[in-house]
Amino acid sequence: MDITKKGAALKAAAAGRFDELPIHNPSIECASRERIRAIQLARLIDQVEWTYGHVSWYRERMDEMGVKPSDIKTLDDVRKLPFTDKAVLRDTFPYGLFAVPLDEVVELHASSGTTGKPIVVGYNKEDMDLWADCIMRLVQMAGVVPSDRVQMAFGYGMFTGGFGLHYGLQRLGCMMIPAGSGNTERQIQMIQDYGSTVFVSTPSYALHVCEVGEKMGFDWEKSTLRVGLFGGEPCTPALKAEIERRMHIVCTDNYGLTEVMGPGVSGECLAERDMQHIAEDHFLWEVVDPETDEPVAEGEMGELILTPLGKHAIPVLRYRTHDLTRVVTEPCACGRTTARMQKVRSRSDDMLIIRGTNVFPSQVEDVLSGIAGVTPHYRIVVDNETGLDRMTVHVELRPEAFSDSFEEMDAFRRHIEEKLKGVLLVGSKVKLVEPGGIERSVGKMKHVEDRRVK
Ligand code: DLL
Repeated sequence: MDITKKGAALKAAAAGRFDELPIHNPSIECASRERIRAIQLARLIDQVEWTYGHVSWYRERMDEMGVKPSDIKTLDDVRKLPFTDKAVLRDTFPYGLFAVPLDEVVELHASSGTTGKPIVVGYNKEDMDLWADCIMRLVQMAGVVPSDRVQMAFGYGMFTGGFGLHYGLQRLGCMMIPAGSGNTERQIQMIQDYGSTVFVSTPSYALHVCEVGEKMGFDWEKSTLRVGLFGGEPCTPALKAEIERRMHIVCTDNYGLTEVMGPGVSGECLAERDMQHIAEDHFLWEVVDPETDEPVAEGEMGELILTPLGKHAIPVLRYRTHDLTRVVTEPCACGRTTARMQKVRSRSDDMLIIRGTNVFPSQVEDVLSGIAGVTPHYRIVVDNETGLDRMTVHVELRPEAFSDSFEEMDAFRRHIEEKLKGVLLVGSKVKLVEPGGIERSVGKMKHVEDRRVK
């Protein structure tokens, strides 16, 4: 791809001239580590006072633990505070954790999760401003400029992805094209009709749009599209590279979660493609060992814990994301000094235990991405119909990997089974699926189906 044709920002990035790229808020994004930590401490103290004063759930927990807001004197004192997890938001559904009167809340969002009641979060006017600020930072990291025409293919419902990114992009000055999710052929028509330059979706949906466009004979290289803003689900480096190559765009992957805000917690810059800058003045991060809850050393893998700083309508403390990552604080080649988290590939709660062996879906994904002839679409089905756990990996073939010879196909299948066994240390069955045979999603892709009867 010749990205130099796709705007000055991408041209500068391709040449490694990161100083030519706009940084939304350099007084924060390029501040010294000392200044960042001082801002975080001042905001943490305010946040804890606000939360203790306005949310009875936290006041009761902190009283039980014998902690007062005045005990927060250093950033490490955050460890004196209680953790929050999804169950707390569910138990207090819908407004139990809200810290402002409902007539000050200007927007609600929700996340459906896998079981039970949704998680509901609210934002007041200042929270919305803070959110838009975080979005403006991350989209400019990807080279988005005010003259961009942004086709939003996240849903505009309760999911935070659609509206959250929309407001920030619009505030930057972009022309928003609120396509919403789904209706793939129409998405491609809209890119053509409106000259969209930025496409926003999950990476798996972007790949689907790419494939459908190719089938329709759409020439991605000649299209106006230049940037993909992805997020909401893990994106392997291989998947990102494939989308960039086939759609002739530059893609960045952005991270966030409903409970602490939505998209905007961290974003990928064009200098270091496997890490994401955390909006540290708005989120205090910790990385802990998910089994012991003790902090890990800087740069080591663990569970990300986030405390939003300055968020008022629903101010959660120490939210357990269950997302596994590591965080580093060395300055980045892009010029930013904010800490960077490695892209999340797995969650502490998505581990499958198959006949006593721990298996992460990301391990399966890594094996498959190293095998020529298979697409990034796959599905893991686990059952225990026979009494024992059985894992079947449905692997979708690329058209060129298809063969009329049964022996060849069977040998390929066994080859994948062996590769998986080598990494997972437990046997699984592989089922080869024809191109297009794995169901596509317009939002987050579900890779695992656990049918085991407990
Ligand atoms: O997915 C927020 C979002 C929307 C982020 C659009 C970026 C773009 P939830 O639906 O609450 O919120 O899901 C949050 O999704 O804890 C991660 O496990 C996962 N996740 C989100 N973004 C990424 C990403 C939105 N870039 C949960 N990489 C999080 C990996 C991600 N996982």
